[in-house]
Amino acid sequence: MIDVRRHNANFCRDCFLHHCREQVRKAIAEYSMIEPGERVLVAVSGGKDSLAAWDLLRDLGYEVDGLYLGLGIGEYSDASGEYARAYAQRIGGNLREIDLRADYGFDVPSGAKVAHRAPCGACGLSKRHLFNSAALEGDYPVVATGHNLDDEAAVLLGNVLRWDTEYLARQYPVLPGAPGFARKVKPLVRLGERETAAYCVLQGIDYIVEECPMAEGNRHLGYKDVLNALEERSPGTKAAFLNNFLDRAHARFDDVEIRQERADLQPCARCGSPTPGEVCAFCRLQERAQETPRDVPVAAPVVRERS
Ligand code: Q46
Ligand code: ZN
Repeated sequence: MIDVRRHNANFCRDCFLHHCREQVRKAIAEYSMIEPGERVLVAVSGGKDSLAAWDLLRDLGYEVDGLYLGLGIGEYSDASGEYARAYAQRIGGNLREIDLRADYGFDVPSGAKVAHRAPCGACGLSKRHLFNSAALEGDYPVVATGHNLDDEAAVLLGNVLRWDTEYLARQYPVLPGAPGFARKVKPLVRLGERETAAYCVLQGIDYIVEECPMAEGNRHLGYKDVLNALEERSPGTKAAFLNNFLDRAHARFDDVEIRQERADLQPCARCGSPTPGEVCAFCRLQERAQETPRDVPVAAPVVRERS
């Protein structure tokens, strides 16, 4: 049914599904991501990775609910929400929903414009804040995201090209919890995106194929292309690049700064989230965004062929 060249293996349907489960089970065990009995909140975008993460975690016996964040990115957001809801309905699962526009008075395009940030900057800030606060409010000790091996290898390449030691220290499949912070885990870190797509197809999970239109020109897509070219010539390069970093190099990037950052926090005056200042970055973004006109035009979704 599918070949996975880095494992030098061809799989039939059942063995491939077993392979996917095993990779997730191993990742969870290797990085102590989830303790038995812990409730997990998985951040779902309607894409293949996050829906596969939800499905695989359920399959491994975890108690998992979904969280969908409406980003207000035109047709892309409308469609992605539909896929997330359809999956939740199909499994009879609990999907929590937050809508940036309805609940916080702004969306990613307008927020980015007023904050003079790239859309992905405003989006990432909102996601980090809202996933964390939703987990704390709902009593979930763990937030899982669908970041896969390709995503993590591309981020690593970007961090290495700039020798961004702070980001290298943070780049790990688990970010421990702390007062005011749920634990963040990436259980798909051992699966490539071609595998998560195949998993969804074999399991009959419909997902949004279009990329977010804001991803156009996103540096990480360029890094993925470079890594795919290397992988084509030498299968296993991507996994070795990421896994050897995690095993041999990550510990060398001291995380004193991160621990210090977390130690110096106080509750945000508006929302109570831990922040180094008086008001957290998300609340400042919200304040500024609410003061500006709506309806920033959004480009049509971009379809990228993924092999
Ligand atoms: S960060 Fe950027 Fe993504 Fe947000 S604005 Fe779209 S591309 S969705 S993972
Ligand atoms: Zn705040």
